[in-house]
Amino acid sequence: MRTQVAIIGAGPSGLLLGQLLNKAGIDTIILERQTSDHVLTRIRAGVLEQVCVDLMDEVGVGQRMHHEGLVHGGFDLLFKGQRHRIDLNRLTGGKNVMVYGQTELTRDLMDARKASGLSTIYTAGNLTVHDFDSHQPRVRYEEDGVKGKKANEIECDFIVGCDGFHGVCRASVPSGALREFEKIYPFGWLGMLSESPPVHEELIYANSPRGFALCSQRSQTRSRYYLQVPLTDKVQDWSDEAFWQELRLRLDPKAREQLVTGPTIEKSIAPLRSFVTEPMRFGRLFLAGDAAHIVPPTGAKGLNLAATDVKYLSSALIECYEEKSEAGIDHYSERCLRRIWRAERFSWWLTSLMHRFPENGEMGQKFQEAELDYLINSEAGSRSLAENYVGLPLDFGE
Ligand code: RFL
Ligand code: PHB
Repeated sequence: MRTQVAIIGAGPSGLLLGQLLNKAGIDTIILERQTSDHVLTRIRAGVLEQVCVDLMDEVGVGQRMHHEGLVHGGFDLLFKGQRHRIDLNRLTGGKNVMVYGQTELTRDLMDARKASGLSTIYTAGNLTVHDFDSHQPRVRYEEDGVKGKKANEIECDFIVGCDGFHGVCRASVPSGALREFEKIYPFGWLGMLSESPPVHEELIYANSPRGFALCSQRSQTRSRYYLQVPLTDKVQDWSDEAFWQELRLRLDPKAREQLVTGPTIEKSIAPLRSFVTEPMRFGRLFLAGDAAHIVPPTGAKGLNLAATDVKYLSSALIECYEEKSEAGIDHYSERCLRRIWRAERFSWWLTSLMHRFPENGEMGQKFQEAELDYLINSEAGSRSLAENYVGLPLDFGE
């Protein structure tokens, strides 16, 4: 088999890249380790920046998102028992964010790929990438056939690792060629998706002496809540009742009163990490999305960065095919990393501001409250937060 660009991973970054390249007439094959149903069971991101919304429109899959997604012009910060609204729309000159689940975005991209008859190979086992330091890279994988496992090979011009943090692509680059930066936080997020109306029409980010809490949503009837928990906690330790009880204790009196509980659809714990790989390219292998970087979810940046990485990469690959110029692919990593480090810094800062760090004690909590007090009372402070939250335009710094 042969293709122009072999994309490893059918998460949001792989699928969006496939659509962007297809629009320019570039042939792709996407290889995914899991089934499509499995990919769609992962409950993750919920907040899309305008650039991400625009990219969904650009590849023609924005209809359902515009119909079902919720446009939010602000969010609440809760500390010292009181809520304060950050008016994103006013502070950024008219920008908003879109609340639309990663699952739905992924489904829209999968459906579009299927409708265009493009090739996606699910349950691709034991995938390996080869010869990406030459002009003839290859991907090998195993397929479940009638006679058992069948070994397959794909020849291509480029391989793109959209295979997430635990993927095979980054790990295949010769040791020493990439530099990795990593910070692991001493807590995780326990997330719960619930069949219940959201407690508030916008998101609430809560700094409480008991730890961070986030009230998010997927629709008018489906809410998504998160609690900061110690890394040693297991999902089984948290009954639904214990979750609701702890959430109530971290909210303000009004939200506590308005909180409606409902059946749980999903509950899981995610560790928090900041991670960056430099550069995001080795020869004809490129890394994009979570394969290259991770942010703690507090700033809602992970999926948005994945989307902008693949937009930059698609432009560079299109330039390479159409104009026979490698300038774009040579600049890819640098162009992405500037944006990535900005989002990494913001996500780390917001995480540090909103969570309990046991080693910082009560004084740490007081410092956080003083900074939050400054942020909500200073136009400059509020604007800085809002600008970072809504995200950078695609052509920033150019
Ligand atoms: P993904 O989604 O991890 O997809 C990678 C795909 O690659 C496949 N794969 C392989 N395929 C073939 N062979 C192999 N050897 C393979 N190894 C892996 C995997 O099965 C998978 O299908 O990466 P991608 O596409 O880069 O997308 C990144 C986003 O998923 C991630 O950044 C976001 O979910 C982060 N995130 C958020 N981002 C936002 O922008 N806004 C948010 O509000 C937001 N909230 C969140 C989040 C992430 C969270 N968790 C669970 C970490 C909330 C949470 C709780
Ligand atoms: C979510 O809805 O899953 C979500 C929202 C905002 C965040 C992180 C996650 O910062």
